Formats: sequence, structure tokens, C-alpha cells
Amino acid sequence: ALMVSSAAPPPLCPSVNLTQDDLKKIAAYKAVEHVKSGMVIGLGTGSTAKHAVDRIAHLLHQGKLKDIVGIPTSTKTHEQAVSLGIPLSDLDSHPVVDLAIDGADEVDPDLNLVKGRGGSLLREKMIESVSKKFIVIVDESKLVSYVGGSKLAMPVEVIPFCWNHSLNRLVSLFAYAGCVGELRKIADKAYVTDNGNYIIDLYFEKDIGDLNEASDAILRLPSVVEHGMFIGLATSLIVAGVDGVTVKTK
Ligand code: ABF
Repeated sequence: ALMVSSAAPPPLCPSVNLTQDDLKKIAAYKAVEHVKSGMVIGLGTGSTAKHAVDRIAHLLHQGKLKDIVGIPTSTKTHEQAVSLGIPLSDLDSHPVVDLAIDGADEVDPDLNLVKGRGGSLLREKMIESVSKKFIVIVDESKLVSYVGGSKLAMPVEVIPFCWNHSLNRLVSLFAYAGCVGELRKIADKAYVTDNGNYIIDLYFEKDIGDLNEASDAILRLPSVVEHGMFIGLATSLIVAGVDGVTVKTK
């Protein structure tokens, strides 16, 4: 069962016009309150997680946090963290992560997620699946009633070899849900992930049903490296909306 607490909402003032980016920052800063000295921290990717990384660096430089080790979930976050002087490591040296903080594209009522519209799903899942705690930070636009509910992309990372064949196999797995798919492109060229792979974006007309079954079916395809459904990995959710902050903990 989920515990919902909104006991101490921060003093948001509804008369002030908060932008979506303000909401992302509020959620991110709230999550960073859980970062303690000495922790190994999974550093997320995206415009929401970026605020958390900025905040961690700020607290480090103020001396309010000490001996933090960051494990970045993308080359982009790696660059940001290096530029901010956050000490970094990786899963080879730190196979257990104390706390990961990251954004998401969709969050359902059980804290299942869709991630990877920013393209970093594989390293995010590698790191967040070995995190003792994983706090998801979002503005309220990311909440959905079921995974796929936003009708936006569910990304699957595949090896480049015969990607069109992979696309067809993925789409045919979900024919029952009215699935269509496309290769993710940037400026007419295949988008290449940090790991040298491609992304197939899947779109579903209907609910795909059991998430674990869907996940297993995708992962059984030989060309699939990982997909963007994060099932049962998040331990808490911080949502910032115009009316305040809500925290849900599993
Ligand atoms: C990462 O950034 C991704 O998994 C997700 O696709 C994205 C969310 O970005 P934003 O916070 O910019 O919406 O967490």
C-alpha cells in the first residue's frame, strides 16, 4: 500500500505564477533533503534531475554535505557533475547505491514509471535497480492513471543491427494494444544512445495490461537491450504541483 503524505507542504504561494521548471526545481530540492553525508548517490538525467544535481553540488560547496560519491546515469549528467565538482564513481567500484534521484516521463498510481524519452534509460535502470532508495521527482504533468496513459512514447533500446526487424517484432508483440513504433531520429539521423544503440519508440492506443508480462515479452527479443518501463523500482515519489508538494512512499 502506498502512503501518501502532504503533511508539511512547502510555502507555495498560488498567487505567484510558478513555471513548470519551478515545479521541477521544487520537487528536486525536496528530494535532495534525503541526501546525507557519506552516501553514494545515483544522479539522474533530464531537466528535473538536473536541478537535484545542481542542489547537491551547492550543498557540497557550502560544506553541508561531505564525502558524497555520485554515480551519473548519462554522459550528459556526468558532464554536468564534473563541471560542478561532484566526486564521481561507477557501479564497478560502488555496486550498491544508497539513494538515486531521477525524473520520469510517466508515473502511475503504483509508482511504475515510463522513462527514457531523454534516451538514458539503460544506465538509469542499471543504477536505479541497485539503489536502496529511488526517489522519483516530477511536476504534476507526469502523472498518469496507467503506464502508457500519456499516449507518448515508451522507448526500447535495441542494437542497431537490423533495427527495422526489431521494430516490427516489437510492434507485433503489442498488436492487441494498437501499437505503432518508430525509430527515434535527430535531424533525420538515427539517435544513438550513450551505449551506441538505437531507440525504438512505441505508442499504444490501448492499455497494454500486465506490465511484467509486457516487460518479459520485450526482453525476450534478442536485439533488445532494455526498455523504459521501470516496474516496482521507485521507492518514493515527489510531485510538485501548483497547489503544493505531495510525497508518496511505498
Ligand atoms: C530522465 O529524464 C528520463 O528517464 C526521462 O526520460 C527524462 C525526464 O526528463 P524531464 O525531467 O526533463 O522531463 O529521467
